[in-house]
Amino acid sequence: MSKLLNCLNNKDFSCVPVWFMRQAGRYLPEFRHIRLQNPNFLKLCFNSSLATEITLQPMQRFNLDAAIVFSDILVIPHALGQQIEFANKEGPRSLNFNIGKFLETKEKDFLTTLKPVYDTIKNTKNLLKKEKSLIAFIGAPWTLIIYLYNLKSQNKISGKITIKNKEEIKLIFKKLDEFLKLHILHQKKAGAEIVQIFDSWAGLIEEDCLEEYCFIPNKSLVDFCRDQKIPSICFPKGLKDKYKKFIEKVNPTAINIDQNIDPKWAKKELGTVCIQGGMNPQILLENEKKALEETEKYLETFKNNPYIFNLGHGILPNTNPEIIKKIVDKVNLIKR
Ligand code: 1CP
Repeated sequence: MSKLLNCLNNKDFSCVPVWFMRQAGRYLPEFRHIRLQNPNFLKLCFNSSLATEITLQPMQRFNLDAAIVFSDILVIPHALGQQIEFANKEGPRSLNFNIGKFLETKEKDFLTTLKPVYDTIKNTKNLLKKEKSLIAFIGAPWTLIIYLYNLKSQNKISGKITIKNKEEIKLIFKKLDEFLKLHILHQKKAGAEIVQIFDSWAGLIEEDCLEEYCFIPNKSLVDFCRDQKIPSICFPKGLKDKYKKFIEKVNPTAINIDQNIDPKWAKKELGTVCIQGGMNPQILLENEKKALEETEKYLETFKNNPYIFNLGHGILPNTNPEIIKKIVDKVNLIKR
């Protein structure tokens, strides 16, 4: 069994598996090279041959334990009939949200649009060494809704987001729950072994709505993964001390902590599940010595826990790939 699956399934902490969010991305010159020739980002996600190549790029450079399929959380709104634009500086935007089209999308059409993603998974699985794992992912419903309604700008006022059209949102949550499960199932059938659920904007939910918009939807997806016998890693970014409630209510196989979580607190309060990540990606931009010291701090804190080395968010585009190599090599020296 791969190191990562052994950690997730058996809570074995004799080794520390390592992979990175956004390990395939703009910090790699070989990715930038392909990206320059492919200005349409969504089209690139649906080009299985290039997506496979990009998925494998970091595996060729570093001794990582897992590949994460090159795709995006926004392929889901796209497959549900929405127009998504990846504007260069601002990040993705939804144009003219059409709820009718969204709710009426049929399973067959959804799966036809997403077939290239499943092909990428199949191709990658065939090319990946046996001891490496293949991670699939989805965006949690709340985080997808943030993009559907372009809500990110709203939080500049209060720091949180108030949902006004509650009845409409309920229908959207229900459709997403159903179709995200379908996407998990087909990614698994194609060969994915683990699912990471990104709730990157969970920190923008008002406290009295956490149950409805975060815990219940994530739990439904985690339970589905458990029924399918596939480990789940949740990333409810920005929840602060509510990470503890999240674990109690959702109970995923593993939890990815963000850089605002004190690792000592996490070990004490969240240690009932495997812990992943935490280190601030910003530190990788500073100096090598500091980055390696910080790596050591996380390894030391979690030495008696099942721990997967990763960051508190994705690798930043101006990170030097050399520092990633040094961190991976350091983590791989660990034998407990
Ligand atoms: O070249 C470019 O401009 C593309 C940058 C890029 C990349 C490399 C985007 C646009 N998406 C991706 C790939 C991607 N997205 C992966 C591939 C696998 C890997 O990690 O190596 C994954 C897992 C995602 C997931 C994703 N997309 C999330 C969840 C994780 C997170 O970062 O919080 C989110 C929120 C997105 C939306 C998205 N897509 C792209 C950008 C720039 C963003 C975020 C923008 C924002 O801040 O709102």
